[in-house]
Amino acid sequence: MVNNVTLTQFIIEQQREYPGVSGAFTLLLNDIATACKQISHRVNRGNLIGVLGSADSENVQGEVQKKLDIITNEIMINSLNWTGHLAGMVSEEVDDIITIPAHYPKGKYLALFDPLDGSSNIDVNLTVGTIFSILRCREGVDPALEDFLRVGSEQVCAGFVLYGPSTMMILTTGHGVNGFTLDQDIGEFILTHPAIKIPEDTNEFAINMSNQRFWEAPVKRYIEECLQGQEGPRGKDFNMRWIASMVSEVYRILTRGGVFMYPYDLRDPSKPGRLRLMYEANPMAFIIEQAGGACSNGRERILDIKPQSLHQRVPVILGSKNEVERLVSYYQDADKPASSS
Ligand code: AFP
Repeated sequence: MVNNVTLTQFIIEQQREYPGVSGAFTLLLNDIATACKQISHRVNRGNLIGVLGSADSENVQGEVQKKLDIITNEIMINSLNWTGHLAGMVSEEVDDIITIPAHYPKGKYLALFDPLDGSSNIDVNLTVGTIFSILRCREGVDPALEDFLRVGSEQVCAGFVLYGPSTMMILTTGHGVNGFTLDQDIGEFILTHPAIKIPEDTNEFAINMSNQRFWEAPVKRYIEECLQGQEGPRGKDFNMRWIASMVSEVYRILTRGGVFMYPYDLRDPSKPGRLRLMYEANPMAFIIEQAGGACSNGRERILDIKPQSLHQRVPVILGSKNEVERLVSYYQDADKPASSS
């Protein structure tokens, strides 16, 4: 007998374990799923509908925008701003808080998202994705900056959707991590990867090696030891991957383990890392920890970082627990005062 569990059924059954819940959260997730189905359709149609290529504009981070960056941002905002489940939003593509138009009701959640992560890959037909983080908000207020600037451990939900050979949603509400595949024929996300767990050990790392000369000493040490393979202190050979699309790297790690690093580097002191805390590092850290992995900036757990601004950047080291902990211990060694080493 076929028993396909849809995303909606899965969330409703999870919510039933908490008597008295209003159902607003289930509806919010449905809104996000609907937006991501629209994005999936656009990404899949590609140049047949003229959505590839540069938009010849820059976003708030000074990055050149692709046409799809703008289209996906509009899809997210226009799918979420009228339904009454959100009090406000933050997007990678928009400088300020996105408010809910006055003629729509406001809900009790905040959504923070990167509408199209890995968009520099879109023109070469590689996997891209949408990353989202959900926070609870004081009810009935127009959210202020401090309502958004909360530590990652306060997230009520985090997820990402991969637009690859299959469209998949990976989701956590703090009770493990589950993966859903979009069945294009019926337009539903179906539970296909229940209770995802990351192996604690790995021999695969992902880092942009072209930045090597700018890294701090602990990262140089870690990678150098991996590269020495069987003959080095690790006593085993390592494999390397770099897709330049965090959603793909995180999905690979959820599937077979690994460690992903976009560490602090010395290129530009105004950018302490490449990835954004609020809508990239935090949701991914929540997912990775819920799957049994670890996530740090080298010196602090990502989910404990007190945010200073909406588009703040942070160094990110995430993946198989034992590898992340090893690299963190290299930071501790390097930070010890000279007299105690
Ligand atoms: P884009 O969305 O601009 O392509 O950035 C992707 C990303 O934020 C993340 O998904 C990658 O891991 C990282 O940047 C790749 O950065 P490099 O191009 O410096 O390797």
